[in-house]
Amino acid sequence: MKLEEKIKLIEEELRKTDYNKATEHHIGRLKAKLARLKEELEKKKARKIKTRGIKKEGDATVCLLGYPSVGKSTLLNALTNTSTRVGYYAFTTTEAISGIMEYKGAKIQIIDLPGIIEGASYGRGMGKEILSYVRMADLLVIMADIYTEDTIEIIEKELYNSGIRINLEKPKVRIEKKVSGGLNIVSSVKLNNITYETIKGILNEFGIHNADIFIDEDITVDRLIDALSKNTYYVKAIYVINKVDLLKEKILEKNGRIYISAEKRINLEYVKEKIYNALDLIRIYLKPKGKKPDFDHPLILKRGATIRDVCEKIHRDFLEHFRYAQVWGKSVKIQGQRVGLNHKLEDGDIVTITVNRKI
Ligand SMILES: Nc1nc2c(ncn2[C@@H]2O[C@H](COP(=O)(O)OP(=O)(O)OP(=O)(O)O)[C@@H](O)[C@H]2O)c(=O)[nH]1
Ligand SMILES: [Mg+2]
Repeated sequence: MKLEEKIKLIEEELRKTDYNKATEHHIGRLKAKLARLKEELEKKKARKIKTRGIKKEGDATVCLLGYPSVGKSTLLNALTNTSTRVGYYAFTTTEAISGIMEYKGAKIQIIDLPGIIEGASYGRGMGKEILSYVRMADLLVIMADIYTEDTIEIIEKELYNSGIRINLEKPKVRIEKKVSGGLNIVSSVKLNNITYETIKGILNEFGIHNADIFIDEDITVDRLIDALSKNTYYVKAIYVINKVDLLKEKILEKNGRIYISAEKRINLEYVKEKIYNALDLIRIYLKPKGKKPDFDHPLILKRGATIRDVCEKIHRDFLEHFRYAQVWGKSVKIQGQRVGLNHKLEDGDIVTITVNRKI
């Protein structure tokens, strides 16, 4: 049987089975099996679908995702230095295009994608290709216009189907594989949604028979499978509704959605700020030894970044010849403190890196 057929069969069985205490274990195993098969299929197809042409660049990457004709390309043109084709007809954009939006010293890459439609996760339209770009993103801008707000739900469903989880924290699960001893489950919270037996069944489906499993949240079957599945991708998203110029009333934000007009340039500064904030970036100022910090050219990094990330961003050589770093700012108790590669930085920190030889 082909992979696709196996997947269909399991999906059908899942639809037919009601969820209750008696079927929990069975459903858990089925879902795990399904996740495994999808992973396999994805891997096979990934060889064919390449994210053509566009590489990650800048300090962070944002993807514009929405149905055809909602105004994605118009927004790309309005936010960046790029100029791409805008059309009144659907599917004007046939391949991904990227531009750079500069904001508060950060260079943010914006990728404009072809319109996504229902069934994308099964390959409809350019679904597979679009969804593979999504996996490059640090943030999604999920977009509709004032006439098509209901498409947002469809897009969310397609994202979910292809293993993309938006605005969710990663499951608090840690697995340490062993060579023998069976499965040992340690949970720091009471598990109300799953039994130990089901957890073991799911792990077995993923080929894990000997391991310590540490669970720090009241986990569900779905989240456990997500934690085990290589396919799962966690990304933040914000919601933007375009063509607000066609409404009589003025709206900036409603129900967590930002209203703009890409064409008439309404609320664009607001959406820029929202994108920047959602990316959760920090600025780090480099200070050459014995000189003043360079406040004009901050390094832009993700929150949680370490000295190692700073080195990598400047030049690989810094990592190779690293001796120590000195930090001034919020992340240290003593100003000018010496720290190592794993030291976590805070927004606004000043850093001097000392290397073993001149580079
Ligand atoms: N009234 C109004 N029309 C807009 C606005 N933004 C875009 N449009 C129009 O909407 C149509 C589609 O715009 P595009 O930017 O090509 O839309 P798209 O989402 O990139 O479409 P695809 O590439 O087909 O997925 C064009 O006719 C634009 O002129 C806006 O803010 N207000
Ligand atoms: Mg377009």
